[in-house]
Amino acid sequence: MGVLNVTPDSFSDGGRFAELGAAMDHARALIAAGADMLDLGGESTRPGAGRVAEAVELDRVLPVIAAIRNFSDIPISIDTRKPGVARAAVAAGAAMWNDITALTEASDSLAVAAELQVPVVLMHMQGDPSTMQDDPRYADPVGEVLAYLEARAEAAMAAGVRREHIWLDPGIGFGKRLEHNLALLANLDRLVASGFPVLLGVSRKRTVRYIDPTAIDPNDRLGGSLAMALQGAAQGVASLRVHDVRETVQALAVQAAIRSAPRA
Ligand code: HH2
Repeated sequence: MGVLNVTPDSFSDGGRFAELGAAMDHARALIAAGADMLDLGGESTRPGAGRVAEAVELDRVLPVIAAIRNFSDIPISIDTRKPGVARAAVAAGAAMWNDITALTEASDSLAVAAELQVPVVLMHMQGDPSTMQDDPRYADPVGEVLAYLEARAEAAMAAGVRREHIWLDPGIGFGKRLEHNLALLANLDRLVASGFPVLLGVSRKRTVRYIDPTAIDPNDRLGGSLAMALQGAAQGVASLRVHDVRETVQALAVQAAIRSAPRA
């Protein structure tokens, strides 16, 4: 899943693709690099980010969906917390709703997800992006994240979302310290064992910087991002949300080739 942020302030690529032409060039590049899906976001959720009005978010994402549809039928996931944006995006051609609030943001999030009948990503987050990194605490990060996601999956199904449309995401970096992120990355197989497909978003995240303090610029975090992506793939994660599609596809191909070689 290639990340296509059309925001002025996303943490690693904010402002670069806000103009439609630049967004299209980037979408084409992600597709050429091997992305199976694009995740389109019009509101940054980086730590400390403020909120964007629905009309502004719609103005950012709807022209991009229409323009991509002019040259490609690649599935588009809409990365939004707002049911109204999800509904409009699906009407414009999006095929998945990626919700970092796991359908808790609005009183009609669950109902809209059921109405849309598209796959939905339920992501774990402790708190809200504006404050989530202030003082995150867990007694048992893996158990708590898993229990939360399973409860949200139950809530979604009770509201009418089909089981086969539900994806889970541990929400790396969303209200989590390094030790919490590492515990989750070391135990992704427990999420996979839930039976729902798992999406993992680790690309260029601060987790890398906590381990390599010289990686201040998100663009200097490719090595760490690939290490986490490979860990995810090895544990059965179904999809990886990444900025560096070509490098990730290559890393996964090499990993798969090694795994299929005979053991002597
Ligand atoms: N991470 C980001 C945004 N959306 N969605 C899911 N399901 N999982 C993630 O890990 C995830 C996500 C943050 O990355 P990015 O889009 O690059 O930055 P920003 O939120 O600043 O736009």
